[in-house]
Amino acid sequence: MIYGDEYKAWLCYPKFSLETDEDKQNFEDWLRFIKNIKIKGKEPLNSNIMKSFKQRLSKIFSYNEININFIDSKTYNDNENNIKGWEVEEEAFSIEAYKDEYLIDISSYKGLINALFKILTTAASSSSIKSLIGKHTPKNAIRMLNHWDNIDGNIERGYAGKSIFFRNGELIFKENDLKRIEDYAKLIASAGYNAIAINNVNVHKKETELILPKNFARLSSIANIFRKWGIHLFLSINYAAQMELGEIDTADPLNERVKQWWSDKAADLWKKIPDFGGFLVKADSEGRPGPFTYGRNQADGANMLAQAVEPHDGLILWRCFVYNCQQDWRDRSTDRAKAAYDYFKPLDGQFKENVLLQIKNGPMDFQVREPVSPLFSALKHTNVLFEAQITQEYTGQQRHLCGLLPMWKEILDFKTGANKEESPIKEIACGKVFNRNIGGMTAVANIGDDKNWTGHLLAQSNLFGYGQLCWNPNLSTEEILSKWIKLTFGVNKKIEKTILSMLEKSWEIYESYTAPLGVGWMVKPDVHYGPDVDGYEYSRWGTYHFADRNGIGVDRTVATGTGYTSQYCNPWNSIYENIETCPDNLILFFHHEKWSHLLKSGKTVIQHIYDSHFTGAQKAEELLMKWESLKNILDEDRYNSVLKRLMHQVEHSKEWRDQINTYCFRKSGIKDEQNRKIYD
Ligand code: GCV
Repeated sequence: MIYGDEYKAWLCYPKFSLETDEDKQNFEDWLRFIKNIKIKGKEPLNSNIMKSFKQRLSKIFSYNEININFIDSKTYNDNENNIKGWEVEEEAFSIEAYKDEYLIDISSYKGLINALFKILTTAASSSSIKSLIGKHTPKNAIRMLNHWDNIDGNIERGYAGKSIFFRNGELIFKENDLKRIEDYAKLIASAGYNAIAINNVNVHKKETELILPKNFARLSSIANIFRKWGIHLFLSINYAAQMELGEIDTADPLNERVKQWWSDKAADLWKKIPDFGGFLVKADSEGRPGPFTYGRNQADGANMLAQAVEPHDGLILWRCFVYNCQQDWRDRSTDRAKAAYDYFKPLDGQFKENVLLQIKNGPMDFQVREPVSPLFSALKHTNVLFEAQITQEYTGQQRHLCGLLPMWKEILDFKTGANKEESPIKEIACGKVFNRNIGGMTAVANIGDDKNWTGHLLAQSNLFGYGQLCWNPNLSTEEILSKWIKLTFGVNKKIEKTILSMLEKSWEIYESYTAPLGVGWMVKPDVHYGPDVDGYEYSRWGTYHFADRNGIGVDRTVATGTGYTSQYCNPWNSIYENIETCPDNLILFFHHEKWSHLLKSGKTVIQHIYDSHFTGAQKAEELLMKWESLKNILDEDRYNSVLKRLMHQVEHSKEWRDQINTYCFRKSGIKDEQNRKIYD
């Protein structure tokens, strides 16, 4: 039986592999290291941190004589009681080798935590200590998770149980529950994260009160836990909190009483939690209040809050998910994809320095395939935060396997063409392209109180992987996943190869049997699970595919459509505009095309749809078979829990296949060239 435990996730600390000669040599190197670890920096007052570090190392190497010496103590900006600051240099650490000795150099408490986890995860994945030599600096200052947890314990778009932060209308506080939060803090710190917002961006009545003193004691015990692992606590706030609480009858951002109210609230909160991160705000979006009501713009709203938190070095993370969700499907000129750019681009340069605009990866809403949001290349004088979704709202809800790393890599590597250079998204997000002082990446978390955290055990890899990308977006999918597999299941070539191939292909497979060619939205309304081709077609949400007897897709061209393509920089505006150059996988996002239109692949649109849906469902079966090949190699619990979900996926992918194929056949009247079974 392979060592492991679903709750421990990637912190199982399996024993170092001694299979090959190289492993044995690596083991010797590690022993030399752990016998005499020198850290240039300050020893933490809390001795448990170093004690548990030692215990983990002893376990990995079955060796007890571990020595750690702190030498040459320096003064840090932060410490374990206060982790103020967002400097990537301060979070960095380096490991130097001198003959038989290694020296770890750190310049902050956060740097120490980062170094310890890097050492542990490198050792636990049986990698060489030499791979650690050098300087390790995170690419992104902010590496964050957003929890969409409500105070009643439910999680919006959560697929892995209930909240670990809230229960029955209150913040949790019992020792056992706090212990779970600490286990979570360790998990996410070890993956690379350094910030967390624990409540839903839709801040309802009761959650509005989270910023009131009555909640400070509990909030601060949660902040204490996260701080210990180098993580800043944030809260999502209700933009009109003062109205919701019945204290002021306006939320006009230019109103002096409103400004004062927020300044007072911020002062109270930061007094209690001095390294509190700041506020995450969803305003003027999907029914949430915002500055529009008062004829003000998004910068007015964000800056009012930014001013209130500025004296405390707080940040305002202001979401750009602003669009008209009361659209009339008859109106073909309004295009939801255009909204964020239309609202925010004209305000570029007007936001205060402690505001970051949080932009979803695509212009719509976390569909399985979208182009990147054109707003990233448009905002040249504004801090931005890239937002992705780890929770699988539209990507199979942790019942289907959908390893999201290949998707995130593709998006982060996308060369926007902004600023005359290649300017990939990853370089814009961290602030480099436009010389911003702060930037980062955030994502909606996929955990709950399920025993294995994520429902689908293999969905743990998405949580781990996103954290790794936040730290270093240049890591390859394979590097990250191989590491995750070894940390989770121990070193075993067959396990590694099998799970790696499943995780590398599963996004593509999921895409192939769901909504085709970038069109999106063929899901059941509200729940967003399972096929419903016309579910959103006549809705108010701006989410249409416009299928008719001639064709399908949304015309977003300048020539004949909504003009969305013009929001991109060169060369993408013309690449997307032109049907000859628009990539196949986004063709229906940008164009309304005939069923008989010939794609670059040489297939017609309709034949592509049939083919991809038949092969997609078949590949879902192959995922199951691959997993079955690990029976008796993996421990029973973890094997069975994944097996069940893959079996469901096989059946459910057939439902997707048949509904989409039948729908398209009925609309087009065109038969499958291969005469496979399509229900009519
Ligand atoms: C938290 C989508 C989801 C909502 C979510 C929203 C958002 O619309 O379906 O559940 O709300 O995005 O990102 O704010």
